[in-house]
Amino acid sequence: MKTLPPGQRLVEGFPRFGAHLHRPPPPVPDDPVIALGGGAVRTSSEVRLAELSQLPRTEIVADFHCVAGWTATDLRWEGVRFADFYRQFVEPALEPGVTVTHLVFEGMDGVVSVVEPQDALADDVLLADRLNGRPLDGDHGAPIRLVSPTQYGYVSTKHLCAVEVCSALPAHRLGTGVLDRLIEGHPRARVWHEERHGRISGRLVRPFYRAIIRPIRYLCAKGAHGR
Ligand SMILES: Nc1nc2c(c(=O)[nH]1)N[C@H]1C(S)=C(S)[C@@H](COP(=O)(O)O)O[C@H]1N2
Ligand SMILES: [Mo]
Repeated sequence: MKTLPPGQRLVEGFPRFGAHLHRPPPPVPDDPVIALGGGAVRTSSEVRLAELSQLPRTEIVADFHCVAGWTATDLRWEGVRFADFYRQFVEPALEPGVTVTHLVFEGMDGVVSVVEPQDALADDVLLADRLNGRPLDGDHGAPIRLVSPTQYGYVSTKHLCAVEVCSALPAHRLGTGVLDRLIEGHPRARVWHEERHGRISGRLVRPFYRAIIRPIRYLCAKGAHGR
């Protein structure tokens, strides 16, 4: 039996989860791109997914931990390292001398995650296009998703279509409603530190997440700004 991170429980298989479960996954465009923008880059640009074939392919086997408390084990992800993508496509576009403080990952369903470079550039963070030997399906983030296995699942943006490179806290990306406050993510979201929530200790917030994360996500999705 493997030891799970604090407060996590094993789940069978790998459920589809997220803010918009009552909707089908977004359709995959013919020639998908990842848009690059934000205050830290000189000009906005686009990287076609086809261009990722320039980068070395890599694979990881990792567990996946949702902040609501479920863990799916031994998922095999294939794709490219986000750090390689960053060196190839983001670094050359940066404003001279700028310090990147945050990266905002946006999915085609409008859901975003805000990640610090120290976490996003870790060796085990992938832009994954294959799962368990098959192309990524709609449930799990087609055509490509971020996978950051040591952080809670909400960091791992599915259907990735844009990366905003920021030189200050992207306050406009953090919701301001009451529900956004309640499910406010932690800036680092490290699973083994139980960094579930931005203000409340992970241990205390555990049962709260378990009990009401589903209705909250549902309400957020109805208001079209879930996390
Ligand atoms: N685009 C997008 N990415 C998302 C979400 C979402 O709703 N939309 N939900 C997040 C949450 S909370 C979790 S736990 C995982 C779930 O991934 P899965 O559906 O592949 O299990 O995706 C994350 N990435
Ligand atoms: Mo989650």
